[in-house]
Amino acid sequence: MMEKELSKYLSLILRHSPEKIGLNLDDNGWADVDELIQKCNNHSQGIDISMLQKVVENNDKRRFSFNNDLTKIRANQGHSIEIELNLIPITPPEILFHGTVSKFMENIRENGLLKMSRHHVHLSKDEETAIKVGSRRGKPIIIKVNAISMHEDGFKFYCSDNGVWLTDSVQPKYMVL
Ligand code: HQG
Repeated sequence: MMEKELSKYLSLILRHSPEKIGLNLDDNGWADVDELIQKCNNHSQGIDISMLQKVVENNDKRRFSFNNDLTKIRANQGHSIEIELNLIPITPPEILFHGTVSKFMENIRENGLLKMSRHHVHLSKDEETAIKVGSRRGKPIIIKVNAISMHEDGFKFYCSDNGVWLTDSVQPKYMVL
């Protein structure tokens, strides 16, 4: 499997549907590396530990991490299944960015940013990343979020291991369009 293909496949398995290959994830989203390799190989093309290492190291967004002794692997964020990432609330930058597309804007103006099927609303610290995120769905629209005001008003922010900013929701009054 090519690296990009493997990254997409691992995103599916480690964030959304481990049951597709009968894989077990623990409460914190970790899969046993040997079990993952074996079950992937039962269900698709061959993968091995060196391919997993390359994906963990080279992935453009550092989507996956190993534990210290390389016996476990998990996705750093983006899950739809229930897992506990044990994220610690931290002070966000003044402004964070969210990339979306026009067809969602009426609902977003009305209801703010909602987490939809993920655990959190995903925000970026730079506009360029938000443009990329929005572009996955069409012509990107960038929403600036007044993160520091939200923080001052008691809303919690988290930063995943790969630098994605996360929060539960963003009310319309904190958005600059
Ligand atoms: C939109 C990728 C209607 C929201 C990316 C987005 C990111 C609303 C979509 C990560 C809404 C949810 C996450 C509302 C939000 N009404 N639509 N009230 N509030 N939306 O994929 O942020 O490549 O769950 O604008 O790079 O697009 O997977 O979130 O368009 O980091 O590692 O609902 O996924 O990372 O879509 O992307 P998503 P997202 P990976």
